[in-house]
Amino acid sequence: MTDPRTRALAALGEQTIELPSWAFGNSGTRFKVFGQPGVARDPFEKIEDAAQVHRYTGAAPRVSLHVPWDLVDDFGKLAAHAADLGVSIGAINSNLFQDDDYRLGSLTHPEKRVRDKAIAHHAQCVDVMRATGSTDLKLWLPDGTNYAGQDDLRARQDRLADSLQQVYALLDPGMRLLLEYKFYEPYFYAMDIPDWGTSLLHCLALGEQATVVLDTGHHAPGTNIEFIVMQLLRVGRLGAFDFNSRYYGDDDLIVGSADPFQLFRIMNEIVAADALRPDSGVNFMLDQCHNIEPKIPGQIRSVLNVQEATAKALLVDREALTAAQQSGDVLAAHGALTDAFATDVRPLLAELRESKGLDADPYAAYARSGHAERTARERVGGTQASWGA
Ligand code: LRH
Ligand code: MN
Ligand code: MN
Repeated sequence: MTDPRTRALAALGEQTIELPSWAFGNSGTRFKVFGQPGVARDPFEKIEDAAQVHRYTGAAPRVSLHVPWDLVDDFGKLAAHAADLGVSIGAINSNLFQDDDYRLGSLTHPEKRVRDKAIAHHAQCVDVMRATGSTDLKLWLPDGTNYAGQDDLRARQDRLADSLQQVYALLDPGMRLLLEYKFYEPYFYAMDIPDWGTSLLHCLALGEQATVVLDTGHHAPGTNIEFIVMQLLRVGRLGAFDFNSRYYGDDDLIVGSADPFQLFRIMNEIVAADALRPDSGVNFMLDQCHNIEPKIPGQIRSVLNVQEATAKALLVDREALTAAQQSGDVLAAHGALTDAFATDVRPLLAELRESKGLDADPYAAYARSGHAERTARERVGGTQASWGA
């Protein structure tokens, strides 16, 4: 039997985290977007910046795209550009929230013409997947209602089920539909996919290629997120995470910054279910915006935070934990988790990076590289990420 550190190193060496393209463009709140010097101006530059995160962390080899934010003439060229830089295209995110036709909904809209338009947008996304080699179609449904009685809640679910079936039928074998939920916003009375239960019900009705996306910022305060992780893993329907941190709403802050213990508890369920394996079907993605902090270092920090939470989860003494649980020793069982959480795993991760030929401190290595200064000089007129503007 290998020792826990060696096993942890092996598992950490295989872990990958997917980066969102929109983290590399200017972003803000509805009050103000603060432009940053050197920010990526187009999808090609966003991928260049994502590749920097991978270069220094060695753990972020994929980039999610958002259509139409990342629309280009030739997606094959974009995928080749990514491959040249040592990364690949991850999930393709559809966009159902920025069209005047969608005021009353998209896939749930009372009018068939609008639903058909929203379905057709997914056909466009599937074409992007074919051109880029992506296997995950990620759908976040912004539909909902603001007032009781505004529309028939049940009829909206029926229309949604029908529309989703048509989207699902567009998938090739080997492609997946990742269905995200969110409890509020942009509508405030009833979202049409407000929770994991609703998302799961639709996924079960669709078939095996449909799985749930858990965005850590999309729950009511106080929700036990690791319980949801465990439950979705039990039924084999946890398709992906959108990692970020929140204090209040859908804050999209750096993952692990607000509540590192929560991130550890989530990763603990992942490790306990052996879902860290690269073939587990769980895609560990980030969904964050860096409104005031620099983008690339912000993403590097996020990757390090996920790695640290994972390392701690891997160091949980599972035998001691099970023994304490079985004997009803409440405090020893809880202590098995808190001991692991209290471990300083930074030396272990430094060792991992050095064994891969990386700098032990990716954050400092990027800062020294001169990339930020070079892009600030060379890239004039950064674009807005379109989100939260
Ligand atoms: C919605 C969301 C979803 C979008 C992304 C930009 O709040 O989490 O994943 O596609 O933000
Ligand atoms: Mn999300
Ligand atoms: Mn979100």
